[in-house]
Amino acid sequence: MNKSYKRYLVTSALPYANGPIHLGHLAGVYVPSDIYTRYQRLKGKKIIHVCGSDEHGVPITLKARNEGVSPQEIVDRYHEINKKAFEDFGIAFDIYSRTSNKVHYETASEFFRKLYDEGKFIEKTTEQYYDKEAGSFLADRYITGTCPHCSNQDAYGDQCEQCGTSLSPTELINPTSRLSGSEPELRETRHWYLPLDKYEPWLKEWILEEHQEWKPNVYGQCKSWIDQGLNPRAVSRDLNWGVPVPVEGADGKVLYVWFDAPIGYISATRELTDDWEKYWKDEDTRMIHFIGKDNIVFHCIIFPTMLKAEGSYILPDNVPANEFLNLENDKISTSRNWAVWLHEYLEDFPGKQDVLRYVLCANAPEAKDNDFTWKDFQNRNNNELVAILGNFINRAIVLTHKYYDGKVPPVTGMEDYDRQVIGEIGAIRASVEKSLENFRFREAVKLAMDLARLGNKYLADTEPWKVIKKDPDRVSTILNISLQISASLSILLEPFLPFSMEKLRRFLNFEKVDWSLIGEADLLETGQMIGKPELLFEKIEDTAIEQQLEKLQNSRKSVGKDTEVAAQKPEVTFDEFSKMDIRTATIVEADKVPKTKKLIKMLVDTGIDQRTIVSGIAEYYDPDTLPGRKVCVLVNLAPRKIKGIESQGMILLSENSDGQLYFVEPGEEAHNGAEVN
Ligand code: B3M
Ligand code: ZN
Repeated sequence: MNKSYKRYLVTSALPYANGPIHLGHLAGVYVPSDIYTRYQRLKGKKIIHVCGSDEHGVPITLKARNEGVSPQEIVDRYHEINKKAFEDFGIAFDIYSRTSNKVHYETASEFFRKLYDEGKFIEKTTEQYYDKEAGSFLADRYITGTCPHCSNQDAYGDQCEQCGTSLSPTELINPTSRLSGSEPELRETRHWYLPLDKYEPWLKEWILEEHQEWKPNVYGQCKSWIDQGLNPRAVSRDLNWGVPVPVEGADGKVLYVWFDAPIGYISATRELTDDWEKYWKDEDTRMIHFIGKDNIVFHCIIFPTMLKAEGSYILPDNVPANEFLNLENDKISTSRNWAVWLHEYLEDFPGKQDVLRYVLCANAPEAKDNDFTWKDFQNRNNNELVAILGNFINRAIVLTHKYYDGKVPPVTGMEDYDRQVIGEIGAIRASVEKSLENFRFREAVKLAMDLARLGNKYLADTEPWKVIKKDPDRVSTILNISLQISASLSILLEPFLPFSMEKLRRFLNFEKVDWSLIGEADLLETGQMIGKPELLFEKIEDTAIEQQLEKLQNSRKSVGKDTEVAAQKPEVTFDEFSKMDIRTATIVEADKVPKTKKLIKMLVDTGIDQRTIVSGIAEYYDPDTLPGRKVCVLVNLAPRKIKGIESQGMILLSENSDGQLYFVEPGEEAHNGAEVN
């Protein structure tokens, strides 16, 4: 980036207001965006950070249905919970708004209407499934049925989670409405589409030519989307929860949630400042979107196309999306309660927000999915925050109280080593700046901690506790420099550890929080009093970690009360059921199907024979662990080709509402070929 900008606009993905925030959200989006924004603010940049609740979309209406409340009640609940969680963790948004408010409805409607009036949309009448009993059209996720590719009977209208195929509802066999359980009928319905295909040449130029500096995981996903060829994208839905489509005769239709949600960044800015157009329409603004990888296409292709089509807005200069964070080597899952919820973390580790911020930054999934473990959390706290940073600060302050009654002692004469150490502070600051400007936060926090390592080494090398007897003047210089390093640390680590660095500045009676001061040799005045030493960080004991691991394992057993459960399917007779021949079987071999994300090809001993079966379980099972595993197989299912492999039967899997798949396993004593009735 070589252009200098007058101002910065940072957006963080708007979390759906249908559940609490967990550490995966922090790691993916909010810790990096907060670090970046705090850093730019410390450098004196004019910057705003906007976020808020994403309050429309099918997941919210599904949750409301499951709880028997209105969608508004769901979003009101989680908007407050999440807003507080962000505040508790020092994610310093300038505004945390919400897309169910009036400003957003106005902004999103105006935006849509402008594109509509200028003929930027394609209007199409298509057939859509309609649930007569419920009296409403069905969004894709409201329809389940049998996948035509792998016969998974719980495929959704937009995707089969088992074999990974993207579907359209009309491809499903035996479609069923999740609203009433009845069979829906096809009815005509009118919708508006954003013609992404028309903007393909421009997107190729804007992204693939002009933004080759974007992170490889982001650039690569955009490139593959563009290379596949872009198609018109529906921007309206037949739903009654959302921003109504501002067109005559469009009753019962709302803006597609991914059309209105990014406009939420604009409406939040409108709420925040009268200068909002300077941030959104002035080329001297640098806009950065912080998101998770599942939002890349919406923030790099769809929303920029919307902005381009509208014509008066600037475009994002960078979209440094992170990959996903797993928890103890398993996917974080809301419905399985396999998560560390922020509000629960604070109950178990009060006052330790910075420890989690630090660990999630140091271990961030910046280039690939990464794993959070409680052991790593404990080690980084004890071996880095306590043993390096806390230890250095504590020694500098305790020795100043011990030898100089808590007053900053004078520099009585510099040696080469002193000058070298002071010179290194500036070099460390420059390296941290370079990493942060390039959205490399893991690297930045490690480099920033090098300053604490430098301080520790300086004290270890100069040993003031030994020198004090024979050369007190030397100790005076050593401790002055150590305190100046501490003051520089309180600024350098502010973006990463805001709570602890505020505490450190209190210990030092130091208030100037300006990035350019890092490395100055006189941040603390000789003779000024410093505060009493307190521990910045405490050791975390094994018992605390064991408690967390036990809590996680227990949560595997108890599925949350608000787990979504699909509606019962239409009744079948015993005769119909008995046509299905289900046998217990054993997996003999298992290999991933090359060039697919989800498929595993298995050789299965059904007792009748050994046969090949393909399942979309690669995201949930490691093929190496499958041989010997007992499963149930529908053996008389018509064979079908999946990615060119003939699959002869289907292994029974149960699927949680979050899409997690599990084998339906027979008892160990069941032999291959035993009939399941
Ligand atoms: N709420 C998706 C998500 O939470 C969506 C982000 C909107 S940002 C405009 O992953
Ligand atoms: Zn399928």
